[in-house]
Amino acid sequence: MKESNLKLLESRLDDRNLKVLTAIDNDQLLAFVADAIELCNPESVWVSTDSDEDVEHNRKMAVELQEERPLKLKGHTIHFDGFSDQGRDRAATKYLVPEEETLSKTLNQTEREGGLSEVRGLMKDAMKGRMMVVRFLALGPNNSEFSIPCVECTDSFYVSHSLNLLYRLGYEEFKRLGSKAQFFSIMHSSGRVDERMVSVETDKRRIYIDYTTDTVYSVNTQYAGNTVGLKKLALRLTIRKADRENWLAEHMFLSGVHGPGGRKTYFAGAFPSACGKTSTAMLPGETILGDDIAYFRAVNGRCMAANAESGIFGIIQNVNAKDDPSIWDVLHKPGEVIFSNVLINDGKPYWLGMGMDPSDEGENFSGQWHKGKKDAKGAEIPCAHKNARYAVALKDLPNCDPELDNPAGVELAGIMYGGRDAKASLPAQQGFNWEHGIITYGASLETETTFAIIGEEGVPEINLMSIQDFVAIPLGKYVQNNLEFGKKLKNPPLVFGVNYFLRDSEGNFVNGVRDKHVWVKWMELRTHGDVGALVGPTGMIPEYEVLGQLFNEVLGKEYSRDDYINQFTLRVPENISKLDRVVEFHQTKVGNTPKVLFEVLRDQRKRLEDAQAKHGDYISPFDFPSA
Ligand code: GTP
Ligand code: SPV
Ligand code: MN
Repeated sequence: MKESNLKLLESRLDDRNLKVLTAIDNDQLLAFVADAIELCNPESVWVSTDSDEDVEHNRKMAVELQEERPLKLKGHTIHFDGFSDQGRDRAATKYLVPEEETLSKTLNQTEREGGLSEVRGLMKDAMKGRMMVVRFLALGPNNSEFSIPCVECTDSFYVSHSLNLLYRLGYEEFKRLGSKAQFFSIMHSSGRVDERMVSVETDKRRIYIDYTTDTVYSVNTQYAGNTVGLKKLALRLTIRKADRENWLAEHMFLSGVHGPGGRKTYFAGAFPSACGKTSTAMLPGETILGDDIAYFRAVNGRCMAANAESGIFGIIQNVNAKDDPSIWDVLHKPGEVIFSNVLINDGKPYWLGMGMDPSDEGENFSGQWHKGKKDAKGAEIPCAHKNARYAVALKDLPNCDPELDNPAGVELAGIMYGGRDAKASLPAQQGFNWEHGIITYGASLETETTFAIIGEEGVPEINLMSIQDFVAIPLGKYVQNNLEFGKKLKNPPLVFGVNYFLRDSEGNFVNGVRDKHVWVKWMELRTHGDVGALVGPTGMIPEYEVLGQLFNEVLGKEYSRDDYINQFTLRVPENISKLDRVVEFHQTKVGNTPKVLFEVLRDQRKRLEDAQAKHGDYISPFDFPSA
């Protein structure tokens, strides 16, 4: 190790922490920690191992420093983020791009040298008077090809506590790997905080990704999506790694779906933030293996998938006893849960859409709150933020899939793509093949912006494969990688398109929130070739009789022909204008789009126009032939 790094560590760490840190034989790692200490200048440094005592110490410190407060139920705590720090900040998140390189125009970026000095300038002395925590963790199951070691230095014990709930511990792994570890590094500081321990200088919030060194800098923010480095910050680096190594890193849930005869079939699904991953992975009676980030590898022609994470940072809005019994239960019994940005009164949490009246007063993300309280612009402040969340370890859920830590992953049978599309896409359909599904559902995904991202809600946009925010390579290359991946598989997973947010002419959703369970069961049957389908211009769609039976079995409901027609009538003009927007997006914003994408979309348009000539603008599903 460089003499100067060792000197610095010796002068800033006490014996215990120096010993723990230097037990890892990796110069590059020690250099990163030394750099973080030198730059951020903390008063003290604590290096956490994987031991139960250290995990417990972390919990205690988060409470002692008042970044979290205990609630009535044992193990439950509340953390608040500042009023202006309630979601991922797209505008402040940038790739640091060396002068000679280019990324797609849509990816937020800045020249590397300038960006580095800006963010490092903001981090200078940012931890003065505070303690820095050094954390070792791993993405993916341990002892696995999927595994990626990560180190995060942060001055937030809330962030560090969240890491313990959401990821596998990695100190022992770093020790084992020594100088062989190829790891990601994250440096985070909350920056200046007020008496509520929330970041105050959010106008100086920056999240900069230096992919040339696999390092992320995050400052003046606490919201987990901007600070818990293994989540979306590392995902951006992982996508580059996967690109180099020929596998895929995806913004997808993983779930085991039960079929006839006791079989279980694994599915993955990509939905933009706040569009349905957790809700789909949590369907009652099925198992959850992951709800946000999945890795895929082609192994002997099979598509194997693993969860990068081991916990959930889930949206709490609309979690209610009827629709989400498993998670409702976990949130109402003792056990380790961090609530964020809900309303607290008398030690109890309240949120929007919980199926009962929330308290009229208490503390929330705005401070002391009462019903009717207004913000600076005169708008009423809701009891809880829409993006209020809970963090829990997956192993604490009764419906956790037993294969969560399987180093080999699970074999996938199906993949779904879905967004908030009010007008065009059908509720559920199957692509004609891998290429068609990836291109017309994934690479054509149109959705509305949500509360998970700071800014205006409900603005339609294309969000390529639901992962555009995190793609750190040219977007066209990303599509190409997905297409190529399918060619390595003997039986590629079937690709489905879903849309939980289709509306009728009066603006009402055409489906209920539990209908997705029927679609998922239909897909399960399709992956085993158990049921037929109809052939429409945009994909294969479920038959009325099959859905009728599933609605009955799964939801105990009758499914009328009118419901079917209302939900599955193909809206040709809406689909054609969506196609136009998608083509324009790829022509003007993506660059390097594979040629085949335009061909597949051209064929799709032709099928739509032919069907329109034959049946008119709005085509009843009963008009489609069987496959
Ligand atoms: P991230 O954690 O941000 O990546 O989001 P996610 O994709 O896991 O989203 P999640 O499943 O938590 O759902 C987000 C929101 O969509 C919640 O407010 C749900 O209530 C709502 N939602 C989920 N399913 C449906 C549905 O079928 N219909 C309608 N109308 N809303 C739904
Ligand atoms: C998302 O926004 O996609 C999330 C939550 O899953 S965050 O941690 O903000 O990324
Ligand atoms: Mn997400």
